[in-house]
Amino acid sequence: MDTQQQLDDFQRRIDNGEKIEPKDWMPERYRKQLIRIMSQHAHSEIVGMLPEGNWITRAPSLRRKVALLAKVQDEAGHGLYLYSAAETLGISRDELVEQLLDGTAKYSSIFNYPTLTWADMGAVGWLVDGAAIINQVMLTKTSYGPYARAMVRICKEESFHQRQGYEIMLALANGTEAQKQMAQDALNRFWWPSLMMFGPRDEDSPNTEQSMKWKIKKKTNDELRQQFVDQTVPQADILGLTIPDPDLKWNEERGHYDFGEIDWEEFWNVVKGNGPCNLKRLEDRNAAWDNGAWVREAAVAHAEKQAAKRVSKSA
Ligand code: BYC
Repeated sequence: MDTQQQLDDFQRRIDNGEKIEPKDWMPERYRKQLIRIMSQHAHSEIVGMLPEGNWITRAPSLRRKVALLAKVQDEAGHGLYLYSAAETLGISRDELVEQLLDGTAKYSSIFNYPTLTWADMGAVGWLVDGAAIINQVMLTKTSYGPYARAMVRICKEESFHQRQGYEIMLALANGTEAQKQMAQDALNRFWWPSLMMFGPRDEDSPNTEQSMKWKIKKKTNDELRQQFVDQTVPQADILGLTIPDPDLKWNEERGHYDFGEIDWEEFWNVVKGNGPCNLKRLEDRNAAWDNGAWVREAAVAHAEKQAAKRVSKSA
């Protein structure tokens, strides 16, 4: 049981802006909350490879293929840093992977939407990575040291991802009428799911209040969502594309864009596993795990051989 004295001392450290490190004392709920967020984040990176992996073989040029391949590989790397950072909280990678494969873990709702055209690679980079960066720049200042440090590198790579996506959109938006239409269609399909990435409204977010107190989160879901809208609308204007929201309007008084209501029923449906691609994503991750069994076995056999060699050399 955590004592009141321990809890107070911990809160004082947080209030002073200190980072919490793996061997420091922390409340059990803080540990659990971080494992939850960090593992969902790691799973999102790994599942996030699937909608884009779908287009590697169909990228329209070698340059586009190389950039997309690099982006997808970066996402695998992000997943690995995040699983390692989560392991510092006393949970194993195997447990985390098992929770993903058996469908008990959550990952970002956005990856349960299909990527139907090449323009979707542009929209994902521009909007999905754009939204991810806004959330993750905040997380570079999170109170748990290993998570904050992992985020610094991840954010640098994410900003390359966002730019490669925006550049795809720019090329299409300045292309033929059919290409411009394709870009508009991708924006139409990805706009609302991107706004959903920030999570439920603050008043419906059970985790925000405590996470803000512990400085795990430094901004609320609605604050980050507003920041995303404000940043993205001018970018859509440069592309000459229309954001699919008739209620979108600059509000002089607030100094922010007002925007329409998100379809929360759709959001919760996707979060609960009933989105367009939830089943497919889990099937693909399970197949990748099964098909990779021989690689894991070979790696273990190699490590054992090397260890045996070292023992016989030192004998
Ligand atoms: N999708 O109390 P709330 C990326 C769940 S980008 C699914 O507000 P919290 C990438 C939430 O987990 C994406 N579930 O939660 C980009 C909670 O359920 P549990 C990854 C969602 O944690 C490009 C319940 O709803 N980024 O990786 O305070 C290419 C109530 O929500 C979603 C991160 O993971 C959602 N959109 O705030 C490749 C960043 N939203 O757990 C990859 C780290 C909410 O209580 N995570 N839920 O059963 C966070 O910052 C926060 O977890 C969230 C949610 C803002 C997402």
